[in-house]
This record gives sequence, structure tokens and C-alpha cells, in this order.
Amino acid sequence: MRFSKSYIKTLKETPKEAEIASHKLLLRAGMIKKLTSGVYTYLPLGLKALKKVENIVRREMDRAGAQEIFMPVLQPAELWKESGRWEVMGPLMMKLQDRAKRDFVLGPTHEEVVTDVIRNDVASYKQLPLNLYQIQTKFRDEIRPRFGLMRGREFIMKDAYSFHATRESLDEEFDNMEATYKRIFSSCGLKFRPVEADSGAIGGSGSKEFHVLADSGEDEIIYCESCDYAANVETAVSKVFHAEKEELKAVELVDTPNVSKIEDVVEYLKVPVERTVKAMMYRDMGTDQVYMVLIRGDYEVNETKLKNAVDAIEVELLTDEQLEKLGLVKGFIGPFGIDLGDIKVVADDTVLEITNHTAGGNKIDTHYINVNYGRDYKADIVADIRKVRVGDNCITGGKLHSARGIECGQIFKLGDKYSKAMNATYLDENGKTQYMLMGCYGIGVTRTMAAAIEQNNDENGIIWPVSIAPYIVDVIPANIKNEGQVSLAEKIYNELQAENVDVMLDDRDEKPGFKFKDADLIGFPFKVVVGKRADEGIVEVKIRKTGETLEVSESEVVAKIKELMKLY
Ligand code: 9G3
Repeated sequence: MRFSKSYIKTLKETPKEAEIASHKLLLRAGMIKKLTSGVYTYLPLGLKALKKVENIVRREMDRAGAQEIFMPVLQPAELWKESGRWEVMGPLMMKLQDRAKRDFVLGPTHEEVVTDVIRNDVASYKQLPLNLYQIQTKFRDEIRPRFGLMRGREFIMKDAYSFHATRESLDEEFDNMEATYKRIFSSCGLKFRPVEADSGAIGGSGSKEFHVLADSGEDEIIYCESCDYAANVETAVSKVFHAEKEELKAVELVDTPNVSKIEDVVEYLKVPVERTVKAMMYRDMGTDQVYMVLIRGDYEVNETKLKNAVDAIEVELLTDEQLEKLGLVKGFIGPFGIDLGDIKVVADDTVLEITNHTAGGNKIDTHYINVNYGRDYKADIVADIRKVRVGDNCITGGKLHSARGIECGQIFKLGDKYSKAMNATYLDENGKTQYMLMGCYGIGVTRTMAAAIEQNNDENGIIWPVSIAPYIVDVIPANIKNEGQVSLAEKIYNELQAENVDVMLDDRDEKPGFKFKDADLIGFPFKVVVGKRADEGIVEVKIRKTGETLEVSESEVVAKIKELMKLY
């Protein structure tokens, strides 16, 4: 491509609304242009990189035995009513009506559509297993679209859906997709980690996320320094050390004037924090059920685990006035010596291991000591609802660390959630009607492209991995008025094109420095500068990632570039 002919508008200034590197650089390099909040146009350079990511995904999904289809964006509401998700997804769904006032949704995901496709076609176990995928635009009306392509309202996802007659077959495909995702993210030149994840609203059991590691990542990943355990903090678990068991003592109400924070209770009552229990008051936002959540004083409640324990879509802490209305004394709430009414108690499972623990006295400036679970109170629900802490021990013993991650992929075992709701059945080998088992597998293609920039940039701009760079080489004649330089540059440009190397020729009538800055901003992996030594047949090959400059004779340039392409 000739630069002088291409539609590339680089920006000197960073648009003020851009906060993270990829958002700034995609705009400055002229790769995307915002249409409206969370909605972007992909300009030629941006689209070329996007297509490279898509084609890596496509190549590996085909290789994994999945078959590509293309499903509609426009989905009838009936399907979502059948699956029971029409009402519960809230304002995140982009809904619209057609001329006959029929309800539709712009697809945020395609479980309902693909299950509808299959249930009318697959009738026998002989047709299973099946893995269908698409690379398609999705719509989700995010409250706060931000970070450019990282969290848009219209974005491109590869979403795949597999159908199985047995659990073993589903487990096999889940592992096949995990291996495939590793190949995809490696081929994109990304540093990533697969982590245990929460199945969330999608339901089903067993899910893994693939995080591209970057400080700007929205997610916190917990990982063990000595084994390969890694999990999203939402589901991560760790080893717990309990205070040693004591003889049960009698409960006692003690005055603790103005002592409510855990560290003050520990100080005032001279008890180890492992022998304290705090009560947090939560509300299920769907059912309004109030929960008294009990957890050891040195841990924090993990709201994702709590939601799963009480089967809520969303939970939130009660406000001060809601506490008052319930007659609860903020800072001194506890499970003992109180009429709970229809408040349900949820206890983190560590609470059951503590003998003679403290608890709120349910009266201002008081606490109970020597409270014992079982003897003095019971919980309605007992579960691990704690947030692991950096420095905790992994269940295998090693220390747990944390890193920031950008979730670029997620794979799920759905089970029969959708096939049951939508009656997708098949006849098994005994002629018996069975529900299919499903898996689903997503990759945020546009998000992955942005994540690649988060991981590969410096103060001059983007540093594209060769595999997804819009162009691999930028051939730059240093002086456009110098016949010799221009014709050698053209010669090298044509040779690289003949070798199917994506090459840009910067034939603009601009100073070399101007062209170098553009080349570094856009992030071409290599520059070939045809300058002063052109008449000796010597050109410079500059490597964007390392800043290295190699003197190469013109006859060696193509071979050198092809050799370097294997390394970056
Ligand atoms: C919705 C809306 C937003 C959503 C969903 C549904 C996320 C929804 C989860 C998934 C699960 C998998 C197939 C590919 C891999 C991910 N946000 N999810 O189901 F209606 Cl508005 O999308 N889907």
C-alpha cells in the first residue's frame, strides 16, 4: 500500500476522553473513529489488524473441528421469552420493535438463536457432538462504555456453541476449546493466563477465563507462585488458618464503648482477629430478602461468591436507614441475642471453625464474647463467601499473588440450561428422548486487538506483534527527491509484495523524521529506510520492538525481513 494513497489520518494530540494506552493509540494512529458512545468505525489500518485477529481465531477454530456459521443480529423476543431471559437482562439489552410493533433484541449473545437452529435439525445422537461458531457483532447497552474497544456497546465476538449427548463429550470439547484458546492467544503474540472463573448469569457449571495480563486490566487475577492454580478473584480460594480450638466458655456481654471497627475490637478486647466475627447486612436486589452475612474479622465478603450462595442476580449492602428500620445497631450487629425475624443468616465456613468468638452485642457500645456457632446460633446457609487476600496460602501451599487482567475469552459448560428451556432434544442410542448438553465459548475479538496494544506499546506508540500487525514493513525513502533512493525503495517494496509480505511504502513528500514518527506511532514491526547509502546498495532495517538498526545490502533485505518476522 502506498502511504500517499491510503486513508490514514494520524493525530498529534491524544483525544482527552481516552484514558488507557490502547484507546489513545487506536485513535492517534487513525485506526478507529468514534461514531457515538461505545460505537466505533474501524478505519483501514484498524480493520487490517482486526481481520488478522479474526483470521487467527478462524484458523484455530476450524482446526479444532468447529464449523463456522453466521447468525442474525436481529433476534425475535419470543426466543428470549422461551429461555426466560427476556425480562431479567434489564437495560443492558438493546431492544427495538419492527413496523408491526413486534419486539426484537439486537443480539448480546446467541445461545437462544443457536439452540433454536439446532432443535429443529438435530434429532439423533449420531449427529452429535457438534461445535458451531460465528464471528459477529454484539450489542450490549453498557451504562458506562469506556476504554475504547475494551468496553464498547457494539463489539465483535467469536462465539461458539457445542452440543453433546454425554457429559464426557462436553468435558472433552471444553478441554479442546481450552487448548484452542491457548493456541489463539499465543498466535496473537499475547502474554495471557487461563484462570478458573465464575459462571455468573449464564448459569451452568465450570468456566474458564483467558486474561491478557496488563496493568490497565479491569479484572484481578489471583495466582499461585508455585503451582499453576490461577483464578479470577471472584472465585479464587485459599488455605485458611484457624485460631486453635478452646473449651467452650459461657457467652458474656461486655461494654465496648465506641469500639466497632474490627481492629478496635481486637485491640480493646485483646482477642486475636481470627477469633472475631463481623456481620454485614445484605439485600438480594431481586427478591428483597435481607441476609446477615457472618465472616471472620480479617476477611472481606466476596459478593460474587455470596450471590452464588444465595442464588441472587445482584446483592447490595443495606444503607444506614435500612439498618435503622430493621432495628439494627450499625457497628454492633451480631447473630446472637437478637430476634432475626425473617432475616436469613449466611455464615462463611470459617465461622464454624472458631470457638469462643466475639460478635456484635446488638446494643450500642457492646459486644458478646465466647459466642459459639451451633451452640448459640445457626446459619441458614454456610458457604465459602470470602475474598482471598494476596499473601494467603494457595490450597497447595504456595503464596498467592495478584495481577491485573483483561478478560479476552471465556469458556463455559452450560449443561442443559438452554436445551431444557427450549426443548432441544435428540433420540439416544436406545431411542429415548434426551436433552442435549451444551458448551459455549467466547472471544472478544475487538477487545483482544485492544489488549494486544495494552501489552505492546511504548512512548512512541504501538508495537504490533508481527502476527496481527496491519502491515509488517514500512519502506521509507528518506529523501523523496532523490531518484536513487526512490527507485531502490520501489524495488524493495515490489519484492516484498511479490513475497506476500504486507508492506507499506511511505512515498509522501515529508521529512524522514516525520515519517519515522508516524511509523512508530502506527507500530509497524519493521522499517526499511532507504537513505544516504542507497547508492552503495545498503539500506537500514529498523526493529520497532528493540529499536535495533541493521545495515543490510539490498539483495538481502527480503530474506532478512522474512527471518525477522519469525522472531517478533
Ligand atoms: C444478555 C446481555 C448481556 C450478557 C448476556 C446476555 C454476558 C450473557 C454471558 C455470555 C456467555 C457466553 C456465548 C459466548 C461466550 C460467552 N452478557 N452474557 O449471556 F442478554 Cl444484555 O455471553 N455467550
